Amino acid sequence: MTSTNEYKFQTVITIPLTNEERDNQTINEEHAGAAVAAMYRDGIVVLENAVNVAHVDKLNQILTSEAETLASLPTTHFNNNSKGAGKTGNMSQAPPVTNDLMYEDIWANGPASSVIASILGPTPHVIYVNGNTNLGGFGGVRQNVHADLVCNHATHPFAIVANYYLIDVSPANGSTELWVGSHKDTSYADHKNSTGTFNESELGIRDDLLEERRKWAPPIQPTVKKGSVVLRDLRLWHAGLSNPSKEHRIMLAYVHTPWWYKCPAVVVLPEKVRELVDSWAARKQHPVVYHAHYVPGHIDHKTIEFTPVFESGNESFNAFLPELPKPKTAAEGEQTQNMSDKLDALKGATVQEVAV
Ligand SMILES: O=C(O)CCC(=O)C(=O)O
Ligand SMILES: [Fe+2]
Repeated sequence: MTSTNEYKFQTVITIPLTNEERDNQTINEEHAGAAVAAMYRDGIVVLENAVNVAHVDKLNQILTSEAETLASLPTTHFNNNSKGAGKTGNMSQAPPVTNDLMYEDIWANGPASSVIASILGPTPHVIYVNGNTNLGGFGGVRQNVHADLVCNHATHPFAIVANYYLIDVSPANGSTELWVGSHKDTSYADHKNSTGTFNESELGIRDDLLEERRKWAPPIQPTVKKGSVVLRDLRLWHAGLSNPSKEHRIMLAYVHTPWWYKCPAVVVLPEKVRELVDSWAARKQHPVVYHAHYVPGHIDHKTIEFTPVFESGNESFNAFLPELPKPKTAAEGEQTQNMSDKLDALKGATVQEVAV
């Protein structure tokens, strides 16, 4: 290792929970304290042994068996935010939305909710549920380094995603590239698209900033056991890398925001799961609220739309957002307008009634 690799925080903190914590869906003070500290310092933390692996295996079996069909559907969204929009083999794949498969230790994991509420405030709101499948045997290209944000944002914690890998992951099967600590000292001005463009191939962090940071804090790819929940500050720079293995690597994603954030996004769910979802909001310990939009009948999770809208609808909060550089040219100004139109369209899509 060269001296540039000696940056002491270039690792992901993994906190192994006890079987008792997993079974009771609680987290003790020491573990919560370490997790909160790691989130502030590194922008990422792994709570290992937080989920019953039988639940993870069941979802992996279902989603893996559907992956190829999903990959061929015209409605499927591929996350090709890559150089020249090259094919990454990374597609959005949502989990099933039925009572028997919406496991509480994944949809409203106790230890994760407790840590998230310690940072974002009580009763976080889940505003996005989806998944990233890094197709095995695909040989795709890597994603651009990015943060999952396409609009101006705050410079303190305001959104945390809980990720669940459905198999053990490592560089050998395309674990996510992470730029540990990059959530600090970043703003939307660091994004290439902050003054306009909204081509997927151009989404990402400015190259000069990446090269500067790489010198002293190069990215890493973690090794994470299934049954873990990975908490990531939404501002953290990261990228999906190619999956060199034959097996599909699926990662579910649940985005949480503070109770006051007023994100316009909703999670479309069938009416039949309302009682279950309400029970997570009503529980005494670490309640979680879903921004649910209930529709009658059955929802085929293979047709759930990709709607990454993470901006706040709280005008008083938004008044504090940092000022962004102004578009330099009329063309850039026009692109900014197009981008905001696209965002509006995405917002509309979040309440569209899908596949009933
Ligand atoms: O699947 C992954 O490892 C990361 C994908 C990702 O970051 C994205 O599509 O935004
Ligand atoms: Fe991402």
